[in-house]
Amino acid sequence: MEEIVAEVLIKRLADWGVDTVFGLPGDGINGIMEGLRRHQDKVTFVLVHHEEAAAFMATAYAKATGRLGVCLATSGPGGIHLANGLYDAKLDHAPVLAITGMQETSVLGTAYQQEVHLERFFADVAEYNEMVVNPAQLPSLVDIAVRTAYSRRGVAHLTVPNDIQVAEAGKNPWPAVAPAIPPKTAPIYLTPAIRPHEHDPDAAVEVLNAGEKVAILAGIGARGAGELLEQVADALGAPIMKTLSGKMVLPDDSPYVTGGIGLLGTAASADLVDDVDTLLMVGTNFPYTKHLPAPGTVKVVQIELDPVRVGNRLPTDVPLIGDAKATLAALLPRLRRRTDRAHLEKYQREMADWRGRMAALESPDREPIAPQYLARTLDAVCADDAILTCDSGTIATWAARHWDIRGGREFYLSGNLASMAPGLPYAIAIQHAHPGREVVAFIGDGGFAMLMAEFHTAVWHRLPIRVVINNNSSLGQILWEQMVLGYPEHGVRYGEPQPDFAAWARAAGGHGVRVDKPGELADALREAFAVDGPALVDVAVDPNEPPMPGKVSYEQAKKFGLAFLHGQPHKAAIASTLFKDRVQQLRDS
Ligand SMILES: Cc1cc2nc3c(=O)[nH]c(=O)nc-3n(C[C@H](O)[C@H](O)[C@H](O)COP(=O)(O)OP(=O)(O)OC[C@H]3O[C@@H](n4cnc5c(N)ncnc54)[C@H](O)[C@@H]3O)c2cc1C
Ligand SMILES: Cc1ncc(C[n+]2csc(CCOP(=O)(O)OP(=O)(O)O)c2C)c(N)n1
Ligand SMILES: [Mg+2]
Repeated sequence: MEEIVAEVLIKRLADWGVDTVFGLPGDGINGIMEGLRRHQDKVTFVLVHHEEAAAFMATAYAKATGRLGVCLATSGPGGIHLANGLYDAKLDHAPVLAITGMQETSVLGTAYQQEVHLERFFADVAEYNEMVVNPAQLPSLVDIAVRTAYSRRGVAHLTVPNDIQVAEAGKNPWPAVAPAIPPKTAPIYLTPAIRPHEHDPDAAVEVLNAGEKVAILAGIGARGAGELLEQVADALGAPIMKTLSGKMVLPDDSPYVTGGIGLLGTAASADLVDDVDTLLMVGTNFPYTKHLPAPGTVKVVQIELDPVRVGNRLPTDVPLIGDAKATLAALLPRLRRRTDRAHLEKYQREMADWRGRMAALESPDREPIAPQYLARTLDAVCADDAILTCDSGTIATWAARHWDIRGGREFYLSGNLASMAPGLPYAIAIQHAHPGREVVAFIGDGGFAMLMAEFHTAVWHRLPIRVVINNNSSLGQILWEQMVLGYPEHGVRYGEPQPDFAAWARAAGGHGVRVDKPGELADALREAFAVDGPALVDVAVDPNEPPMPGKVSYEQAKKFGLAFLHGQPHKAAIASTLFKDRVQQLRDS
């Protein structure tokens, strides 16, 4: 059999170390599927049910391994389905290659069926975006696409017309008119060692040593620098706040950590933001400027790998362009140890108080099941090196506050796109990448329903993920957002009949169980975590439990009250939940 272009594509991906492609076939990529079939010993094709899931999987694969994630979709609708997952990669800086099909070159421009110009459609999302129109362009276009995805930490897209996919490999059908021969490139990328210039740290050291009340904000860019962060925090007597995406950077029980920052953060972090004169930002592009110190009130030192993102959120006094670990290591020996520990100790006391308040909400005595109790029980059942994926929704609040990072635990969500539904495909891709690890998707009923077919993907690919649904029968996050705006909820609760997710899990060939009673929860989770294969636990939680901010402002409380006045349904149940939460906290504190 003569070698076809699709084989060159797949073999070159293998040369790059790609071992997995997530996708779904179609008439626009039959040639590429043949390339995958012929080289299945090198690259595994993971068939999914929805291309959006394939793109989320590629993103998660990249986030969890640091290696390129690859997804594949057919021309037209298949490619369009990828878009959401690709934006997740773009916004969270994950290297991903999307490969799509295109109609034959001979019909392009004739409004042929499924003629969607995906290279135009992906113009915004992709850092590199090309249509292959000549077999001789390969494998160089693969090399440049992959290098761009790595170096720009984003999406590269190659679309390959049907006829090119099955054309003879390497053949250039047209006579060359310019003195150009296709370049011979190599499948090589070297991550640059980015560190500050020799004297850049001087100013940072001066500002940090001069600070009376210093705080650190650590983001996901500081991953791997946890111990150094703690040493710097110790020297400066500085508490460390973590972004939600950066939750796994440091253990939640670290004596320096004040937990999350922002709406999902802790009261300790909220107080700290208003009580610092110097802020050290490390590997973060935290978007909610309202939750940062007011510009001009603090001195800011920022360590950031990408010069484009320095000073994005606060006017930075001392920017340090460099890798978090290398830069912290350069700073550490020059920091004076602060002997006055009062600032740090104040926030250690606040955190002890916060942990007590959170523990009170995790009570097993509350019925319906409190989502806080669900997250804490899940925390207790999960292994010390479990990997948790999470969706956008109130689940993010419960995971942020009631599921702890300790040991080798990891945590992933769609941070900056904040999309619903990635939790399940993320878990599948991460389990595929790390076969021995415990991988748990902690997701909402709304997010699960969007891509629930992928549970079957986990089953037949024998990927023993655990799916735990925080089922409040509603789009809970939006329900509370509407009320905080002063509007009664509208269009956010799913009606009867409710879907039976546990039955779907069993129908798909996995383990599925529904839990309504707090007393049954721990055993149901333990059983599910022990089964040999994918398992789903659908937990009915209190739909009237609000994800409260760490500190409630007067304005928020007033708007909440207005929603009640304007006809908020279920207000008796909501008021009673709020009241019971407060009583529980007071009783247990
Ligand atoms: C429902 C929901 C609610 C949310 N609520 C909150 C909230 O209350 N609080 C919150 O914090 N987040 C929240 N988020 C997430 C939020 O939207 C942002 O995605 C998140 O805050 C960004 O975190 P980050 O700055 O760590 O990550 P990113 O935005 O990804 O920034 C990381 C930065 O690190 C840099 N970097 C990468 N590698 C390195 C390196 N080696 N050295 C130095 N720098 C490096 C990158 O260039 C980048 O600028 C929420 C998300 C959802 C879905
Ligand atoms: C694709 C997408 N659609 C809509 C939204 C807006 N949104 C954010 S959270 C949320 C509710 C999610 O519901 P669910 O998954 O049940 O989680 P819950 O908030 O109830 O815990 C919605 C609609 C979004 N972020 N992404
Ligand atoms: Mg819900």
